[in-house]
Amino acid sequence: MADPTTTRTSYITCPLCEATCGLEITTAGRAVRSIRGDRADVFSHGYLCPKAHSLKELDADPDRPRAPLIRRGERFEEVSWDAAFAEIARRLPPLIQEHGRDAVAVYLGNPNVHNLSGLLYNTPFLHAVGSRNIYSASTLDQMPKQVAAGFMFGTLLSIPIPDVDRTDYLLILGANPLVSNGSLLTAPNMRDRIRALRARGGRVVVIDPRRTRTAEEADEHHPIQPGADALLLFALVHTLFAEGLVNPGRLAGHLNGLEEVRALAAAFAPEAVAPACRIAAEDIRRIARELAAAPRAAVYGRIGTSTQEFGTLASWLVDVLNALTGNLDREGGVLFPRAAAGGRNTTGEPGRGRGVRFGPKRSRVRGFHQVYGELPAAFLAEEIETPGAGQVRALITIGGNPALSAPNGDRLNAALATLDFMIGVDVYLNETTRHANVILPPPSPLERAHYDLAFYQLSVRNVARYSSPVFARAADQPEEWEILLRLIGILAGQGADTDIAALDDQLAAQTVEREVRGKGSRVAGRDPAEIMAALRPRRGPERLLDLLLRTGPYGDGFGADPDGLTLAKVAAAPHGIDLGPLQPRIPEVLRTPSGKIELAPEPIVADVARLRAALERPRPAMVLIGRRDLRSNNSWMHNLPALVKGDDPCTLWLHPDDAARLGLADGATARVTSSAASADVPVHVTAAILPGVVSLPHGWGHGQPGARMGVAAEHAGVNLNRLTSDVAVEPLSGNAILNAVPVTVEAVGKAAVAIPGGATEMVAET
Ligand SMILES: Nc1nc2c(c(=O)[nH]1)N[C@H]1C(S)=C(S)[C@@H](COP(=O)(O)OP(=O)(O)OC[C@H]3O[C@@H](n4cnc5c(=O)[nH]c(N)nc54)[C@H](O)[C@@H]3O)O[C@H]1N2
Ligand SMILES: Nc1nc2c(c(=O)[nH]1)N[C@H]1C(S)=C(S)[C@@H](COP(=O)(O)OP(=O)(O)OC[C@H]3O[C@@H](n4cnc5c(=O)[nH]c(N)nc54)[C@H](O)[C@@H]3O)O[C@H]1N2
Ligand code: SF4
Ligand SMILES: [Mo]
Repeated sequence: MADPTTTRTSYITCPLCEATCGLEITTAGRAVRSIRGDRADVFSHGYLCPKAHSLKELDADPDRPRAPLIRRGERFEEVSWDAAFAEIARRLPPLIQEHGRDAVAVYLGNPNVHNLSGLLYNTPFLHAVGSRNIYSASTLDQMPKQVAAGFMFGTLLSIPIPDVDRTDYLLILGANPLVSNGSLLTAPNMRDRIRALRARGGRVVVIDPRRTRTAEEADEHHPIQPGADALLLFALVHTLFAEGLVNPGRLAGHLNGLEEVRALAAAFAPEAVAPACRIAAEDIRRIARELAAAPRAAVYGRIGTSTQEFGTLASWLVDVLNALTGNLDREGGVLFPRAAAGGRNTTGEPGRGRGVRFGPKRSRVRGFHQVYGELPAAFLAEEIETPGAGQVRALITIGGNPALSAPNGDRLNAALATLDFMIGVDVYLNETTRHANVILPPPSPLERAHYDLAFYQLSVRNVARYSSPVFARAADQPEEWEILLRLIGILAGQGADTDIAALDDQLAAQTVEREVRGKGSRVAGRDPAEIMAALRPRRGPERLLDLLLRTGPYGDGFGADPDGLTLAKVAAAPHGIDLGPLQPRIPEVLRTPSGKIELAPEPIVADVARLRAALERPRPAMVLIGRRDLRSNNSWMHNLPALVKGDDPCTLWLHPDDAARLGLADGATARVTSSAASADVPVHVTAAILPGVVSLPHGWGHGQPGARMGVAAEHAGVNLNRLTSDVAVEPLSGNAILNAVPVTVEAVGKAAVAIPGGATEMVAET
């Protein structure tokens, strides 16, 4: 037991969101005394948000299971780890024997990318499962951006990042980084970065159906009709060509497809798209001219441009615009980070690669191609429901809550209840894991080491920071990667008592062997045994991380560059190591087969006809979009009292004109009906949303029978994803369409009223 009188100060990277803030945590024994922003942190310089403090409540949450749980009828019983794995070994292999590997689905949720165990052990775990039914939160989120980036630049994480600290003009579409703290843009404290941008004479323009906190900080906000971003972006491209403003600068020799883009943009003149976007043609022309004229400019799109019908087109057009204005791969424009560890565009031969291909497997029910080895999360319910060979009968969720985060929640919840067997590797007994037969709880975030392998590939500055665990784990609590290894052992037919140390050695040896065989590797041709020996005595994720750092672009190359990085060196710098601002990387960063930036990839070009057809469609009278709240993190932090106190955030934003027409006052209850379901929600009347658009936050809908989240149940809210549909997905990426959902809204007890389209002046929400 930790001595309660011993106080300690630890420095860790916050694992909760993509901003990756450095925190200073003081502890007394096993208790957290304080959590502050680490002022000496090389990257975040003391910044933090209200969620950082909740790490204390999360760590101490009495509802968080500390031992595995096995379902007995409607109740869960605490069992030992050995008993939990024995139960899995008893039930899972026979199910696979009888129905095949495709009968086991896996769903990986968002916290996996914030967790070294998930980042390094999910891949071998998925190989061990060997099923085509792999699902993740990526197809509820950024998959369209990854598809566009893969086609254009050659790897799924070659995503150029706006160089916000040096740009003169920032065009933001469908992102609210002042609340979300940034996504595909690791940049703590975006408020001050935006203020600094404006203070140096720069300009910020926000495109969002809502007047967000980010819009409030901007020079200009244009509310857009949800789903219309690709049209707007195409009209900007059109204007650049029409007015002779295309100037890719030094990129000119590195581009394929420029003339194709010109031809494709012809159909999207500002006047043609203005009614659909609800943005005036002269504003569109002016923004295009300003983008072209700015010495350095960056276009950035996020969730709003991604989780929609034209997500891949919009994501692609963002970087087309950056390229056409000469801002792609330029300081103050958008740049590719050079991560210290694990970057696919820093390994292999520079400048050329295999590019990306999709498939080969397809989903059983709809025949949709796999994207980067996974299938759309929106298909999980139908793959469970539809009988026949390959039907999903078992599910393993790891750090995911699809019951709330995936579309058509009612259908998915019903489907989850029919599974023959389910395992939840999760920190809570929640809306999803209540359906599990066995719940395996990983340690608290304060009991694990951390390194942001994913987000340093998406960061505004190159940095490397490693955190040791703040607290020791309970004696019998395995680390999350150890849980995964035991599952791998069971899936490999070794039973419940796999020697996980041996399995881990085997995995590490395989990784080292792949590395020494890799073309362009820092250790190509070296003796794997020598490398394995140099990694001793590390094991688990630290051994793999050390390997990645040492073979990475700043690494010591196992002796090649004695001044280079090792994990020991990074760990010895509690406030992190600054590796400098982003720098141009084209052509070296490219991994396309041509060695060029593909501005007009064939599958994307083929999808433009669908967008052209949308220009002719009438606009739905009312559409639903999502939003995020500062004191929240998707669905799973609502059991922490500090984050849920105060006003109910789960309200339906409704414009005053719509409210008047529908007879709905602030605080009244509205019934929202979509093709999927009907839900009654409290209304918040505000001029900060476009008329004809309503907004609900996602991640609510707690208080489900069987879940164990007492605080969340008292602040249950409504599940936005009961209203979203799983019928259509975005055709290139398989991403769910979570925004611009056609709905009707009515006052409860009254008939629905059709709303004529009409523009009203937008007033700020204060
Ligand atoms: N309508 C609508 N739906 C959306 C969105 C939207 O904007 N609108 N956003 C989408 C986006 S961007 C995302 S990323 C998804 C998120 O979708 P999910 O990842 O499915 O959902 P989360 O709410 O992040 O749930 C995370 C789960 O991980 C558990 N957990 C937390 N920490 C750990 C850990 O360290 N280890 C393990 N094993 N488990 C842990 C939590 O208890 C919770 O069950 O939701 C998507 N859904
Ligand atoms: N506080 C908090 N922070 C979070 C999360 C959280 O739940 N809470 N979740 C984390 C996760 S997983 C992610 S992926 C990131 C997401 O980070 P962001 O992308 O910044 O997410 P949002 O805050 O949802 O901002 C999306 C904006 O898009 C707007 N929008 C909706 N539809 C459209 C459209 O069709 N076009 C345009 N132009 N805009 C549209 C919405 O009004 C909203 O303001 O945030 C992360 N950080
Ligand atoms: S902004 Fe994100 S990383 Fe920073 S303290 Fe808040 S939750 Fe943690
Ligand atoms: Mo996300």
